[in-house]
Amino acid sequence: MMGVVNVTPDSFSDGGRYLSAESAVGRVREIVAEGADLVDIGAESTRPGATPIPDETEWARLAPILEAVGRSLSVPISVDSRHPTVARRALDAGADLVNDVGGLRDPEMRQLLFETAAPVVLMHMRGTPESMQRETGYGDVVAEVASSLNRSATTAVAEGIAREKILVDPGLGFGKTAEQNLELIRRLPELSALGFPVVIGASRKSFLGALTEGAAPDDRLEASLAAAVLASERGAEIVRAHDVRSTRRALAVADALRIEGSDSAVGPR
Ligand code: HH2
Repeated sequence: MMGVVNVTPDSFSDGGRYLSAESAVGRVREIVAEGADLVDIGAESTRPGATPIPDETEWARLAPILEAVGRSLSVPISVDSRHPTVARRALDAGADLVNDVGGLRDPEMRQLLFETAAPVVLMHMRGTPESMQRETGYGDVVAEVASSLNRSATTAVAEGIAREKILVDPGLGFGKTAEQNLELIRRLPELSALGFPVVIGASRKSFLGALTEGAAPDDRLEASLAAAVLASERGAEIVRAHDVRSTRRALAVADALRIEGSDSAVGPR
């Protein structure tokens, strides 16, 4: 269970809630107490259409939080950044892994991960957050996302990044239509077949609102839990979620109901 804290003014669901370092640190500690196995801290919104921000701004938002919790948290910290200079500073300040929504496209990011041997979440995204929703033309979305993730992982391994350090994520909502997001969850075993642990981030995303009478982001809990449980049943090893306590409880029941030895049985997340 990867719990999310966004220290941005404009994230689609929790933007502006944790702007002061004090409130962000409080939220980090709260989601650890609620059962997050991993805390993902992001300082740049990557919602569709978001304008990029300078690295310095991103780092200025992250620095005080990592200073406060970077070396003292009982669970690993992941830094949600596609910028190698920010990721480097975060790792230096105590982050344990990089959640790269840029999918290791940047050679400098690959160099950083090679040098530091930090684990990485390699997430699929076409284009950039500004342009991605204009790039939703796929033939078979699952096959194309799987082959793109595989290609990126192969490049990373060829450059010396250990295979065991790579996790993959289809990037729900990153240049995909609502139907494409659903298809990626339905056929998640095809992504697991790549041989990397799969991370899935459906939490509060707009394709869930579309299925629930247009519910607003903070009213998408039931929808997020349904997606988390089904994704986990289909092989996701890490579920990224904003509502940590509720997701943890839903996954505990799903785990207890899992049939041992079935194809979809997976290890702990
Ligand atoms: N989704 C978001 C951000 N980072 N990382 C991974 N690995 N997978 C995801 O699905 C993913 C992600 C978008 O959600 P959020 O952080 O809540 O919003 P915003 O980008 O507006 O800050």
